[in-house]
Amino acid sequence: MDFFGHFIDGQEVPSADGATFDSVDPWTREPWARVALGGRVEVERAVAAARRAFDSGPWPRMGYAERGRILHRLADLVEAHADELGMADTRDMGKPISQSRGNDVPRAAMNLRFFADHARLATAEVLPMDSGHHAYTRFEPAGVVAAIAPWNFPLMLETWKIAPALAWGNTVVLKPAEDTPASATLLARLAAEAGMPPGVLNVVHGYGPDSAGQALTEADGVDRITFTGESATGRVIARAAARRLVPVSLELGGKGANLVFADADLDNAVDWSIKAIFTNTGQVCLAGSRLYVQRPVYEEFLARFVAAAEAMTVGDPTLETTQIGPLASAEHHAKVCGYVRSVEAEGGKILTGGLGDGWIVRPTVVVDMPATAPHWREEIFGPVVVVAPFDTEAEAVQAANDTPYGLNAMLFTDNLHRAHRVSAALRAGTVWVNCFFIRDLRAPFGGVGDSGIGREGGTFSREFFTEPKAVVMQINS
Ligand code: TXE
Repeated sequence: MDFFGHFIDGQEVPSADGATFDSVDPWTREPWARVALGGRVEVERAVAAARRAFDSGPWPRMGYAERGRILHRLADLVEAHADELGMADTRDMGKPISQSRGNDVPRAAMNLRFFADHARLATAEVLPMDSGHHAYTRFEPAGVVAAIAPWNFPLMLETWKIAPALAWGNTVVLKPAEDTPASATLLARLAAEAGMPPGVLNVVHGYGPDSAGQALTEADGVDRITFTGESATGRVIARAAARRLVPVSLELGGKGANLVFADADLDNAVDWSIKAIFTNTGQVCLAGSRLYVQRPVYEEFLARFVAAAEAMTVGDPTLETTQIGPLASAEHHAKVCGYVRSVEAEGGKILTGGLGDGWIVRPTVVVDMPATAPHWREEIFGPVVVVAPFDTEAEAVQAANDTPYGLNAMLFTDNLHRAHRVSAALRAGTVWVNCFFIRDLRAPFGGVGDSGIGREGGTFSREFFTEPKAVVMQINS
């Protein structure tokens, strides 16, 4: 079996007590890798290394261009090792290789390149004051960043956090999700090869509560915490951050509404709506898991949508043709199965899909579900979509906003006025019109309500990963 160690102060190391855990391949349901199991000891070592690298190492002092060169070199190496990195995520969590190799790895390289360039090219306003002074802002690195990542887009989300943190001159301790440790160690090995100084990017593996994750949120010497994961975990982390008054960025769950109006281009709406719920086997915080279709096109849309769901290739995620793989873990599979099994008891009907072999859940379309059912309200995080008709625009907006989450929503319409009107009325961090998942890394990313606190992306990442300092100067005339 492959072994993946922690990466601390430029070295790949086992745990002090030699403890390990296995990463299970969700398709074979067999362990495929052994991983160092860290706790408080490893976290303290990693934070101390990151602290040293920040306080006295070259990284925060070397300037944007030189840091950018190293981050671009790392992006080159990520691209050169795309097969290995893609397969690591696929074996760790069952993501179809066409998505890990084809989407997540290129996006990871893009994260590194984008934030390297963004930091180098960023400008800051100078404010001429009537009093004869002028003020300007310096964006100074915050210090040591703790990044706690989920398992659904391992490499892609880890680089989304690491890249801006590093580009702005911080040092990082990353705690990947315990279900997906491999690509983080691979990335740290590549960072060392790219010339990143020791202690700048550290990785500690382990679990969340009472383990490496919790220790990292409580560690002295951490200046920022960035977390993506479950809303309940976000609350625990926010409490830990509050104790030390550490700024925290929380990207949490979602229950995305997808509104298809009768005037929409139906081919386009079906195509994106399928991607919105079944990409990454539905394990996406942004998933369009609540689908509302205007009544005049409800039957036609549903027929086309169900046919497209049934045409999806389900199975071995290491095959290029597979579109739906197994769910990420036994625990997660059990959770999603619970929702599928309770559809009828809750009053709903499964039009297509249901449970498959092993940890497979087939693309599942549910109708006739009462609005109070948990399927409408809770994050299922699997390939399960609930569909209902609506009559008026007001009714659709009301239904979309009837959720404690507010990460994203999407709508399909050819009416320009409606597109703007509804986008403004939806309570969400991102609204997609006639598309889904398209991202510009300069745009803010994050959610409202139970979907989190703060935004990342472009200048929003700069605000979070730096300490903006105002400098006010007097100009003698
Ligand atoms: O998330 P957790 P899990 C949702 C999804 C899924 C559910 C549970 O519905 O079924 O969350 O997934 C670390 N202190 N999402 O259990 O627990 C943990 O080790 C510090 C939504 O994986 O939030 C891991 O690294 N760290 C989501 C990370 O937090 C702690 C993505 C995420 O774990 C910790 C994934 C603690 N007390 C799941 N407890 C999205 N919005 O994208 C856990 N961790």
